[in-house]
Amino acid sequence: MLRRIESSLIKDKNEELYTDLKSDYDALAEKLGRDGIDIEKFTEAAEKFQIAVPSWGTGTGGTRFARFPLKGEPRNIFEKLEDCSVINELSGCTDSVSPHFPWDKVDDFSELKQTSDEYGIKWVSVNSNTFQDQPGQETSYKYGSMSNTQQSSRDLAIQHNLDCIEYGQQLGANSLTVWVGDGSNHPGQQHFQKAFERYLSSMEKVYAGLPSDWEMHIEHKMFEPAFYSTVIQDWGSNILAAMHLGPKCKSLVDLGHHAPNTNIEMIVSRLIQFKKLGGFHFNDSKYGDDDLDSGSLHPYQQFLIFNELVDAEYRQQAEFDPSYMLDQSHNVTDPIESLIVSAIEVQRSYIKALLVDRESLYGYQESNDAMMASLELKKAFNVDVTPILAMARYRQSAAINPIGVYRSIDYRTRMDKDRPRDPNASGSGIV
Ligand SMILES: [Mn+2]
Repeated sequence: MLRRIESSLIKDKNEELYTDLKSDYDALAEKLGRDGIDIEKFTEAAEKFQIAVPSWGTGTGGTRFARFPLKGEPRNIFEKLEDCSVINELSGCTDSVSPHFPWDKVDDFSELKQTSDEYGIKWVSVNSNTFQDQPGQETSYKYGSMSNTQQSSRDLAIQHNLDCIEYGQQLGANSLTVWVGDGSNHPGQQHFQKAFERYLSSMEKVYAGLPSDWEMHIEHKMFEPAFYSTVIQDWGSNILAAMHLGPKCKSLVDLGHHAPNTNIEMIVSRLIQFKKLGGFHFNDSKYGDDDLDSGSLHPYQQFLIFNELVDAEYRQQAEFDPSYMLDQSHNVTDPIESLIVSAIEVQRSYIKALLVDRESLYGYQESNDAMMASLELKKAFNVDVTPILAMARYRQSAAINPIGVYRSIDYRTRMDKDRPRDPNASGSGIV
C-alpha cells in the first residue's frame, strides 16, 4: 500500500508514548468498569468510526476578502489525495474523500481511482458546483442554477449534476450532494413558489438519472451568497424537496447552515423519524456559516447531535445510515492539522454519546425527571475519552499523537519543493 508517512516513524513515536497511554487507559477502564461498562467495546467502536475528508478542505480557505495560501498546498486532486492520505495515516479515522466537481475533474478517472486504491482511500458523496460560472460557460448562474428563470441555465445545471454522477460512478461513490446558491437579495426579486417549482422540476431530472444504488442528498443553507432568501433555505424546504423527489433523496445537515442557536439536534431527530437523514457536513460556527473546526466552539451541541444518532442506532431505526463528512474552511491553520483534529473531535462526540445509559435516560424521560435526565447526558459528556481514542489509533497503527508526528516530518517544507506554485495564482477569497 502507498503511504505518505513511513509506518516505522509512527511506530517509533508511538512506542515513546505507549506506557503513559496504557496507564491512562487502564485507569479509565477501571473507572468505567465500576459502572459495569466494558471499555473495550468503546475502543472497538472508535476503531470502526470513519468520517470523510472534503477534497476542498485540504487547501487553505479564505473569506470574501482574501486568502493567504500556505506553502506546499495541493494544486490538483492527486495532491489533495496525498494530503488526505496523511490525515488518514495519522488519525486512523478518515478513510474516504468527498470530491467536488468541476474542481476535481480529471481526464482519466481510472488513474485517479487506481491511485486512491493504492492509498486505501475510498470516494464518497460527489458534490456538484453550480454556484459559479466556469471559463467559457455559455449561459450564467448569476441568477441561479436549478431554479434560474432561464431554461438554458437550468439545463446546464441539470447536465452538470448528471455528469457528476457519472464521474462518481467511475470512482466508486454512491451519492450526490447538491447545494445551490440560488436565491435573492431583494424582497420582490424572486417569486418564492415559482423558484421552488423550477428547482423541483430540475431536480426531478437529476433524480431520474440516479443509478439504482445511489442516493441524492440535498444541503440547505440559510443565506450566502443570496442574503434575503435562498431556495433551499432551511430543513423544512429541504425535507419537502426530498419527500417530493422520492425515497432515494434525503437531506444533508451542514452544522453551520442554520441561524445561531437553532436546535440542530432536534432537526436531526425529525429527519431520522421520517427516514430522510442522508448525511452531515461537520464544522462549527459562532455567527453564521463560519466553517470553523468541528467541536472547537460547541462540543456539547456536537455531542447532543450524536446523542440522537446513537439513539437511532440503539433503537435500530429503519433506513438509518447517514454519511459523515467534514466541511470546514481553514484560514489560519494548516488544513491537515485542522482536519485531523476535527475528525478526532467528531469521533470523540460519537464515543461520548455511546456512553449514555439509554435505558436510564428513557426512564427519567418517562417519569418527567428533567434534572436526572439532564445529568445522565452530562455524565457521559464529562467522561474524558481521550485514552480510548488514542488507544484506537495505536491499534490501527495510526499515531497516538498525530499532530506531534505531523510536525516532526516538516511536511509543508517538503511539499513546497514538490509543488511549486504559480506566482499568478488567485489570492481571492472563495476559490
Ligand atoms: Mn456543506
